[in-house]
Amino acid sequence: MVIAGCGAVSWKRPLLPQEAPVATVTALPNHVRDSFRCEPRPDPVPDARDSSDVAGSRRALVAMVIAATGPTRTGRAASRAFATSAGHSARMRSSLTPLGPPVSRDRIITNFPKWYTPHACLQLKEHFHGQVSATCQHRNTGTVGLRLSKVVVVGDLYVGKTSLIHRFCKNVFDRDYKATIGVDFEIERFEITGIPYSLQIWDTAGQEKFKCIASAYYRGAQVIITAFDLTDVQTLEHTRQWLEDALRENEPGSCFVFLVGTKKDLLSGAACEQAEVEAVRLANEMKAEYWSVSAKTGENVKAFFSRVAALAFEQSVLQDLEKRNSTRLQVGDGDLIRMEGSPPETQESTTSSSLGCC
Ligand SMILES: Nc1nc2c(ncn2[C@@H]2O[C@H](COP(=O)(O)OP(=O)(O)OP(=O)(O)O)[C@@H](O)[C@H]2O)c(=O)[nH]1
Ligand SMILES: [Mg+2]
Repeated sequence: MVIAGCGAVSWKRPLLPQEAPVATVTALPNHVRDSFRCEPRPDPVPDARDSSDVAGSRRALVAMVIAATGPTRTGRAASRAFATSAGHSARMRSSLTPLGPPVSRDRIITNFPKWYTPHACLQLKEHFHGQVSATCQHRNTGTVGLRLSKVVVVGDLYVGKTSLIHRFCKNVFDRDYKATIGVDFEIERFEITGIPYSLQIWDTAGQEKFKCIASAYYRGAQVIITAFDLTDVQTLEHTRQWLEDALRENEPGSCFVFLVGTKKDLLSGAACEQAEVEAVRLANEMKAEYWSVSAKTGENVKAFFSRVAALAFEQSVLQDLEKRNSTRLQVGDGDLIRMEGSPPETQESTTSSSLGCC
C-alpha cells in the first residue's frame, strides 16, 4: 500500500480491513522518522499553507495513524511500540512535537469552543478543565500531543458527509455528487492550549453495499458523528441505526457522539428551527451534541470541528493524567499499594461518562 505523497489520503478501490496499511516503527521511511524531533515550536504563521509542507507533515502523521489505528494486530503492536518510544522521548523533553509547518492560525484553539445549542450539548462549561489547563501550561501532557483521535462520520448516502469533511479540511465544496467508496480519511492538525493535537477524520460510505467495508473502521473511535440531511427527515430517522452500528464496535461510554444536520443553506430560518426541534429531541435520546451546518456556505463547520477537537483533546489529557497517576506507586494510610497492571477493580476509573461523554 503506497501511502507517501498523500495529501488527502484516498484509495482507488475500497480498502479491506486486512489490507489496511500497516507500518511498523522500524519500517518507517527515513523522511518520516526524521519528521519527529525535539524542538521548540516556531511561531504560527497566518493561514497560508504551503501544500508541499502540508503533504510532508501529513505523511508523517499518516504513518502515525496507520501505526496507531490500523485494524490489524500488527498495526496495534506498532502503535504500542510507537507510544513507548514516544513516551521515552517525551520524558527526555516535554516539548516534543512533530516537525512540520506550524498549524494554521484557524486551527489554534485557546478558549473552550462553545456548543451550538444548550438544549443538546455534551458540556455546558466555557473553560477547559482546570487540571487540563494546568497540565498544558506546564507542557506536561505526556504523549497526548503525539496521538491522533479517531473521528468516524456516519449517515445515509447523499447527506453530505464528504462535503462536510472537505469543507473543513480543504475549504472546498463540490456540488456534484461522488459517492464515497468504502472509506476515506483526512488528518487535521490543531494546536490546543499550546499543545499539538490531531484528528483523524474517517469518512464512510452511506451506500448500503459498502456498509460492511465501512463498519470495519468504526472500532477505536473517540468521536462518532452521525450526519443527516436537514431537508430529508428520513435521514434523521436513520441516524439511530447508524449510531447503534458504530457504538457496537466500541467500548460502551468511550465515544463522544454528535448529531449533525447538514445543508442548512437549503432551509429558511423558520424551517431550520422546525427541523431542529425533532433533531434536538433525538440528540438527547442519543446522548449526543447537536449541530446544524452547511458545507456549501461553510456555516458552523469550523466551529463544529473545533468543538469536536477540544472535547476529544480534553478527554485525552484527562485520561493520560489518570493513567499516569495510577502508575505511581501509592502507599496510603492503609496498606493500599497500586501499580499499573493491578486488577481493574482496584483501579480508580474516570469513565468517559464522568467526563460528560456518552
Ligand atoms: N446545498 C448543499 N448541498 C450539499 C451540502 N453538503 C452536501 N451537499 C450536496 O449533497 C450531495 C451529496 O454530498 P456528499 O458529501 O457526497 O454526500 P455523502 O454523505 O458523502 O454521500 P456518500 O459518500 O454516498 O455516503 C452533493 O451533491 C453535495 O454537493 C450543503 O451543505 N448544501
Ligand atoms: Mg461521501
